[in-house]
Amino acid sequence: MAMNASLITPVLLFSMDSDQFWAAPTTTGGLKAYYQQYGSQVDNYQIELIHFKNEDSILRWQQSWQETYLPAIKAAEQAGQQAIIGFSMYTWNAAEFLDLIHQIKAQCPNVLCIAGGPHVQQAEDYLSEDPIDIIILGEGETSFQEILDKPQRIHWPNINGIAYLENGDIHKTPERQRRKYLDELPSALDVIDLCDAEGKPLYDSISYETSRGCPFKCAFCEWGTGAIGSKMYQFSMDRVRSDWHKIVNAGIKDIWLADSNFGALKEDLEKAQLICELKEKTGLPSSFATSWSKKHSPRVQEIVLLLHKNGLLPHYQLALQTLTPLALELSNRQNMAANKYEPIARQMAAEGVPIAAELIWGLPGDNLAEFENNLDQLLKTFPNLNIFAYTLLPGTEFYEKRLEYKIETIPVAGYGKAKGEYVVACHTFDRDEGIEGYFLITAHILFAHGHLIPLAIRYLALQNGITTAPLLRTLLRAVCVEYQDDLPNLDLQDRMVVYENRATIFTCILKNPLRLYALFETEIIRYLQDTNNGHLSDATRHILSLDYALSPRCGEATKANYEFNFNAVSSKAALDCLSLPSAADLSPETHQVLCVKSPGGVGTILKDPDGGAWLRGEIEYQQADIQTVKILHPNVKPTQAIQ
Ligand code: B12
Ligand code: SF4
Repeated sequence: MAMNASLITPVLLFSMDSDQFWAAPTTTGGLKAYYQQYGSQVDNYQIELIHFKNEDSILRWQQSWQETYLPAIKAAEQAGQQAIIGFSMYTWNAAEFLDLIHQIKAQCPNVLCIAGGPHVQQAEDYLSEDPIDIIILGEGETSFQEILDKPQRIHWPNINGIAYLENGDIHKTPERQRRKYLDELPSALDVIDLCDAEGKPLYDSISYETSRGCPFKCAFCEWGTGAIGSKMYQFSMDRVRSDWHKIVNAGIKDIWLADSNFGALKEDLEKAQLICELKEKTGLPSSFATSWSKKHSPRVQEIVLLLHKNGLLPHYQLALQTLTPLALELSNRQNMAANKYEPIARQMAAEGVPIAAELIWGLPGDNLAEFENNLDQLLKTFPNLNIFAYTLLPGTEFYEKRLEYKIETIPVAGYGKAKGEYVVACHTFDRDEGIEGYFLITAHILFAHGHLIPLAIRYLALQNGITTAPLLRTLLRAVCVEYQDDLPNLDLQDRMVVYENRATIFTCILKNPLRLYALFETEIIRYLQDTNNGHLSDATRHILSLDYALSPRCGEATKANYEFNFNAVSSKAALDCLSLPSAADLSPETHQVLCVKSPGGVGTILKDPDGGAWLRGEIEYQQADIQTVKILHPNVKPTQAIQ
């Protein structure tokens, strides 16, 4: 930071990702670009983007703060200027940023501290307790520009969409109207360097808005009600095209759309075609993720298939969230009818599209019994389920109605005052039930979503009369007992601790797959016998042996042969398409040897069960009858590829 303190006022804009997601600072970049285009005192400010990768990088930055930034801010103050610090606050960085704000304000009480972003929309939670001077409510570009143009307190009442303290009381200025013509906003890429001096990409990913807003008002989400607002407006194709060229030319691998309902707008097909063209020409991006339109219309399906065929789709999520009628009603949601999404799910699974349904445990209106039924139903319908624990977010309808719905929470470990709260009880389920639900979703996340025994679980879910929830819990209990010495901090009595330690459990149990799968086999067979389903034992052992062969592994990439006394290839193909293998597939008359290529990497590349699918083994060839079976993706039907 080199500046002539007598002329230029420092403006520091802070943002932070988390370890897993290292993305370019597009939000603060957008604010800077906007000021540079529309501000009236551009030459008087030096706006610097300070983007942290994680908590540790804040600690490392402290030295630059002491050596460079603090002296520059003090010098500016001596020259009669007020330095400005701005923080972009989300649930994943609020705790760290509140600490940093306290620290900076303790050393420089006169800096003007502004906070914006979805996590501070409940301004009253912060203004009285934390040394934040102004909170931005809603879209931030114009408010930020107006503050920089006239930073003195006397002007604040004339700036729409902000909150501040006035004689100890919170004052909110009139709401800021949403911007309709998004192309008026300059691109953040005008001010962000995407590459280092040698031309290498500085970031793995980028979060990119082609549209802004969400027309729905789900009670657990603040997208439609919070910072971004309810109407959908979009950027022009020219703008998107120009930015996406820059992004791929910089070598950024992954693009996440910040759109709420991709596929809902007719231009979205053109955007998907553009991304496929770019991939064909440049090899990038590697993946393209978004939140899909809730309607899953023919257009959405066309886009999904197009992206999938071009190898761009890490997953296609149907955000169902719950199937429980009361929870849907209280959440203001209306899912597609099951008879509409089931055929889509089957067709997509058959085409090898990594389709998944998203579920939330803990929504007001739900209860454990119905959640367990929903789980069984969805395990039969979708090859993947992504289950989240419900964390209460400030600025949402449920947050406001927490007393009415008797919502009880416990703080998310590590988030402290930042109000990360797990919902553990409400008017429709008590605390014991709530916490038992956490235990169940931990088991699902580890064993099914983590791809340890996805096929065995699906095989059992597809049988009539088997409920998977008690089995999943039994397996998790058994794992906690078996690995007590390896995981001494794991207290089976404290199920929230088990939930929070799911990543450690995952990497620990995979260190010795033989031990783990022996335990699975014992427990599953016992469960089948106890529930009068002993007749399924032999077939379940077969499927379990397939899961073992394909499971994610620690260490280097390996290739190994596995022998099966059943038709493993056809059985897997059937289960991949959500059907039961036939009796002939499962009969011990077939002998197959499959070579499985395992990418390894658990504990190094991948440290938690979320993403187990990526490290799953792939079948390479079938030795027994010299036919070569090339399975390009675990979900591709082998018959399509037998050479
Ligand atoms: C891209 C995205 C992600 C990406 C990556 C985010 C990242 N870089 O780490 C991925 C997919 C990884 C992700 C994951 C998660 N996400 Co997310 N994500 C988004 C999404 C879709 C876009 C964010 C964005 O770029 N928006 C565009 C910018 C321009 O909008 P904005 O952030 O609101 O900023 C505007 C104003 O708020 C304001 N403003 C913001 N900051 C500042 C600062 C200053 C100084 C000023 C003046 C103004 C200002 O001005 C901006 C321009 O108008 C949002 C939804 C949305 N559309 O906003 C959810 C959202 C941010 N995610 C959310 C959540 C909950 C999560 C998860 C926790 C979900 C989960 N259960 O796992 C995870 C955790 C991620 C983590 N890092 O650990 C919530 C956050 C709520 C909250 N209170 O913080 C959101 C809002 C969605 C929601 N459901 O409500 N997410
Ligand atoms: S959950 Fe999805 S559909 Fe509902 S308000 Fe949030 S972004 Fe919109």
